[in-house]
Amino acid sequence: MASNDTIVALATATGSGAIAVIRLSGPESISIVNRIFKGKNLAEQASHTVHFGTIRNGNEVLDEVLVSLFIAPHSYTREDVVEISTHNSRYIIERIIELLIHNGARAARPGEFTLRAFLNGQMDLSQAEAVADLIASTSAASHRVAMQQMRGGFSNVLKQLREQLIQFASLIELELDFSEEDVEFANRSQLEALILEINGVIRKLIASFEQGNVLKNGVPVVIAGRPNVGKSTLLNTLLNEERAIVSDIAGTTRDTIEDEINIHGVTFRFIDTAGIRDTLDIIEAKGVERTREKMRQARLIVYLADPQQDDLEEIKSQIAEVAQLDVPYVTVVNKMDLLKPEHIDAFRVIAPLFISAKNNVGVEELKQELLHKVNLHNLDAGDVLVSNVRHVEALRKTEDALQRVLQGINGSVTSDFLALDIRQALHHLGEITGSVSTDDLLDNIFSKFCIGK
Ligand SMILES: Nc1nc2c(ncn2[C@@H]2O[C@H](COP(=O)(O)OP(=O)(O)OP(=O)(O)O)[C@@H](O)[C@H]2O)c(=O)[nH]1
Ligand SMILES: [Mg+2]
Repeated sequence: MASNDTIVALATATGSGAIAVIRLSGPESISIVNRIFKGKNLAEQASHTVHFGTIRNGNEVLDEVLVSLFIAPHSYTREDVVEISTHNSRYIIERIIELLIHNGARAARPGEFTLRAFLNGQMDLSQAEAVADLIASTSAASHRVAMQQMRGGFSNVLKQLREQLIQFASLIELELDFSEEDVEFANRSQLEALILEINGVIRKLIASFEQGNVLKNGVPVVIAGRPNVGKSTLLNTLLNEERAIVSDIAGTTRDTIEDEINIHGVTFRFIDTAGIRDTLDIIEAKGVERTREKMRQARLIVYLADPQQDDLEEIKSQIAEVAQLDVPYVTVVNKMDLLKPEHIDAFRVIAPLFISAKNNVGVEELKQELLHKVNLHNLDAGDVLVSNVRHVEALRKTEDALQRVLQGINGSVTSDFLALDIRQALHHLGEITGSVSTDDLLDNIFSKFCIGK
């Protein structure tokens, strides 16, 4: 599906830096640049070559540049692509882009280069989406998930299974033509075996979403506990920054405070909360309500206890309440600097970890424990993870449709109903890789990209 116009945009970020890259893609890329480039005749040069020269507006020299050529189909978009490396001056960039537009290029829309790469078959939709994730990745973990998806990830597996399912769909549809004669072209037990196989793969992918999502967006960890136990102190120590106000007045924190840190390649989002207690103060009560809500949504709760305030039995009953939320949690005893050794033993039954948030003691061990709890050590380099909400939704719909096919086979429903459900499953599978796509869907995905991507 070749585009007939040539698009241009700045491919590098605006801001300071030595060099900027302006990119063009489309049939006229080379001839448009040729009109304003003084140096070799670009139309006569081979693909994947770089040429020094000047960009001129009439007699005015705008910049000395390097021009890289990528001739179709050997480029990111599979169209002719030219990249002009200029000095990074806003003035120069704007003038050159203006000149290129004046000579026949069109300003690219957000994500339009990657959209073309998708439309021209360079990558499937889930890979194109991974490009955006890759650019946005901020940690080793999110980088790994995006990279793996961009390089094919699960879309290869899905494509294969989809092919097989398509064959069955056609066989069953063939039966419809012979409905009088009661023939079965599609072997029902083979179909059932295939669907069970596909469902197995899909379930694994759906199950991987929780982890993939967490790796991409960070692990939300709520720091909770009674007032004054040192939650805000812990947040500050973790972030190595005076992020939250700390005081010895109970009820200091009233709203949630969030910030991210990277622990051994994984992004954690820590959420400091208002201390839990019954209070008549309306604002504080709202804060406590918010704390409970954040705890329910958390991936992990760090429940902080302070033996200076509460005795063992009280802390036990607090923990019992936390356990009811059904969210993984770690109990941590804070202010260990104030604890006598004999007390430490008494509290060991309820808490694996003792820290002093104020003195930064035991916090490294806490980080290790958090890493352990999110279970990343079970991840192999080759594991395929789904990290995109759109994908997981399509997978769930596929699973539902396949479930209906299975019921249909076992309930001996007629071929037309089977065919309908198989087509449904195929549709949703195809949505992931883009074998099935609508303009709305593409708009939605690519408009979230930046211009130049
Ligand atoms: N000795 C000692 N004091 C600590 C430690 N951690 C925190 N504190 C003190 O405990 C008091 C309360 O700390 P905060 O961090 O404000 O406690 P909080 O849990 O956020 O309290 P609220 O926001 O009111 O719920 C402050 O005076 C801190 O200096 C610690 O490890 N050792
Ligand atoms: Mg606080």
